[in-house]
Amino acid sequence: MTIKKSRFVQSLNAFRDFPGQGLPEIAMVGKSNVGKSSLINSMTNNSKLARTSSEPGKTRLVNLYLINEAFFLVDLPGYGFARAPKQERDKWAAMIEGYLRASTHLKRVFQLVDIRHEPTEDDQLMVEYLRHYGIPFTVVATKADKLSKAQRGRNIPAICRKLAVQPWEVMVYSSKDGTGKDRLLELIGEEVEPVEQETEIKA
Ligand SMILES: Nc1nc2c(ncn2[C@@H]2O[C@H](COP(=O)(O)OP(=O)(O)O)[C@@H](O)[C@H]2O)c(=O)[nH]1
Ligand SMILES: [Mg+2]
Repeated sequence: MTIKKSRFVQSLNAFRDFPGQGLPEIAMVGKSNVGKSSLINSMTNNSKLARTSSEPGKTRLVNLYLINEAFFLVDLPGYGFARAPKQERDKWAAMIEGYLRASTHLKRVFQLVDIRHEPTEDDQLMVEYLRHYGIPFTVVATKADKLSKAQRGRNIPAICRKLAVQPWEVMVYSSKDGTGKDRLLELIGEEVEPVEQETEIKA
């Protein structure tokens, strides 16, 4: 798919504020600093869309973006920011879970992990959660430009093992050089673009 139009809609404090509108939703989850906002900016070719930060733990809200007036991109707050007070971490978890459980139009979750590191316990819990609730998800290994092709290949098995996914299910991505962007957009297109109806009915 081609992204022609993207705009920020609003930041939400709680799921009950979700404007919905019946459009499909695609959500991004991952630890803070894993590259969620950068991925949103690179896939939309809109460097000013989502705020990126080299300082972890900045996105404390659910940020909503409307793409092509056709679907919502949902940027969930980054988890696993150890330095935050427990009360605040609990609030983030409640927001993520509240959204995932209540959304009726969620088509797919992209679970981001840094290609350089083994997924954490939080990443594992997140994936278990998605599996438990039967939410379709795809693992995206971010910041691929930081590794050589050979190193990437060596790191994928550990990611697969920790998250119990197959190597071909992992999308390698770089917001810097565009690696994996076409594949990501293709998959999102399959989820959000209406399939042409078969009109001919065979007897
Ligand atoms: N080299 C490189 N850096 C990245 C990439 N994606 C994100 N970053 C950097 O990682 C930091 C955190 O990115 P951000 O998108 O704000 O992460 P978020 O907290 O998950 O939204 C920023 O300094 C980004 O510039 C990438 O694909 N390649
Ligand atoms: Mg962010």
